[in-house]
Amino acid sequence: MQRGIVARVLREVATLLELEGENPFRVRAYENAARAIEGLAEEPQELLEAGTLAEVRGIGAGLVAAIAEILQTGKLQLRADLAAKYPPGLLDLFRVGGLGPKKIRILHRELGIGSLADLEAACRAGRIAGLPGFGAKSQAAILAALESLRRYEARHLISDALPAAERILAHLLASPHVARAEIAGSLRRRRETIGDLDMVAAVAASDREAVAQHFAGADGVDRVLGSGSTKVSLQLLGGFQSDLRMVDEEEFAAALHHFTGSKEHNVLIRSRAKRVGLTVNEYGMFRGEERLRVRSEAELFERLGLAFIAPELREGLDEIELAERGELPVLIERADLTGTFHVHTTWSDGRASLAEMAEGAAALGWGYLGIADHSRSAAYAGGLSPDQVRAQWREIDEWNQRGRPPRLFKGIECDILLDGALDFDDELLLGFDYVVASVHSRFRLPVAEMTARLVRAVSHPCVTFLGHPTGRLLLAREGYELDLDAVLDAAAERGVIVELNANPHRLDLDWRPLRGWLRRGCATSIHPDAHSVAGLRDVDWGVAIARKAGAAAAQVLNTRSLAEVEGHFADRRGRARELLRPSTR
Ligand code: DGT
Ligand code: CA
Ligand code: CA
Ligand code: ZN
Repeated sequence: MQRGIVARVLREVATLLELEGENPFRVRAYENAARAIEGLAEEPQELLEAGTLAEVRGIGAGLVAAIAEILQTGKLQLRADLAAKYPPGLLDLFRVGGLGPKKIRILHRELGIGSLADLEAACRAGRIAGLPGFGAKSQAAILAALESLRRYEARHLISDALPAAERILAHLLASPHVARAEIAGSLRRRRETIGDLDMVAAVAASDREAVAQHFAGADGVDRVLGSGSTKVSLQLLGGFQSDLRMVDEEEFAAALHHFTGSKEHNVLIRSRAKRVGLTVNEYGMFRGEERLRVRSEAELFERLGLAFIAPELREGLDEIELAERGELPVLIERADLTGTFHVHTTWSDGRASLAEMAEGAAALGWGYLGIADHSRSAAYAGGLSPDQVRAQWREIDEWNQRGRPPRLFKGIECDILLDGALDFDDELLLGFDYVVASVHSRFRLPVAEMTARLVRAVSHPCVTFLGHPTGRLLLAREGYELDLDAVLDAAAERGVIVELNANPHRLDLDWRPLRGWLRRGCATSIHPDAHSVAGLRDVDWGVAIARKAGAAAAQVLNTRSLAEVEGHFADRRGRARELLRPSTR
């Protein structure tokens, strides 16, 4: 899984070229290639080996060599040469909202600004306002942008973190001196955002130096931040930091547990240990001075009288009590999924055709797929007119008549209008198998208005799912201001399923409220919100978050059989017809 790194390096080159004032076509070539790499259904390495990389749309002939260099060495000389001309912190300025290459050049040339810290100091000293092209207003805007960066910059999306960590892990395991190694920390717990990539490895004391050097030689390492006999910290290209803890084989299980965390879970574990006369810490499990043999985390839990607690559940909530009583849920797994809903196609803003998405679902072994393109008002996203909806239905009918999987469902991601009404009339809505109702505009309403808007939307009898319920974009935008409980109450009352949008930028509904939603007996459904065939695989992130929320397979609609799903939609539609009868036509 190198696509993340390849894309990031290409993007950095584009940024550096922009800074150079290079030909915009050359800049765009690198940006397009980065985007193309991210959208690939196959691994870039495979295409390179097959010699078909140049055939990918967006990857110009001139870029193949650069991509090959990154894939083979984890680095790109061109990037290094360009980056060497500037202070290392200068690229960070591109992450400040509102700053582009022109302004950054001015900041660098006029004031010698080469980092976020320099920029902030210059703003506070009032030195930005006087620069050509800047003013008091833009100085204030830069300060505000810096503030929001600070709130987010130290964290990463799980979809960026996991592939990066898996590569590091594979590299570690390739060392003959590493007996065991695993990913730990928030990533192993599948948090929705990740601070750093924690690794734990069993390494004999005499081999630590060799392993530290090997670790530092991994692809994509920018520099070594620190290196000792128990801990090595690296800065990776693309902004990740990775911490490796090296421990003795006999310490491994306890260390893995400790560095998986969470801190809160560890506190509860230590007090549980105390109660049964034991001590647990990062070095092992002890009764008085005596070290107890603990070969795995399962053994560690067992010694404490606990069932194995999946890493996703280790957040210091009630997982210990449940483990004690043997009441932990059997968590959903990827293999439980039978299909999904809420995917987009070229009918609206998707990049793959309906048939391509269907083939993609079949390749994942799914028996059904729900197509949910945008509705009329989502003009920016190519929302469908009623005529286009009916034309798409014909295409879906044709597909289904062929009789081979996946069975396609007629869905729609229907905009929730400002007043909470839906974007199509009831008659058209009744023609769909299901409706995902989502907000895509007017995010900044007063709490009461936004709450009333969503309550009204989920109260419409045709609504099957509430789409990305809070509208948050991780590390970029907070959710709407909303009385979420009131909306969830209304949805629960009407049997509306709140989706778990599995797009890694969203992961919405968040696992914390999702946990409560499931505990009140309500169901969710894991939707990739895919805009490409590769995007279908985003359900993986949804499964991870569902597990964090403690979901068993039975609580997730898209683990059910095709017949059960059809039955659910038919029931909903029958009910909607009943409820709407007096008001339709
Ligand atoms: P992150 O990196 O912010 O996404 O979150 P974590 O949970 O990966 O935090 P990190 O990297 O600081 O530490 C990894 C684990 O190590 C953490 O989940 C629990 C353990 N740990 C670190 N510091 C402490 C501590 O001061 N007390 C306890 N009990 N555990 C700690
Ligand atoms: Ca961490
Ligand atoms: Ca760490
Ligand atoms: Zn949407």
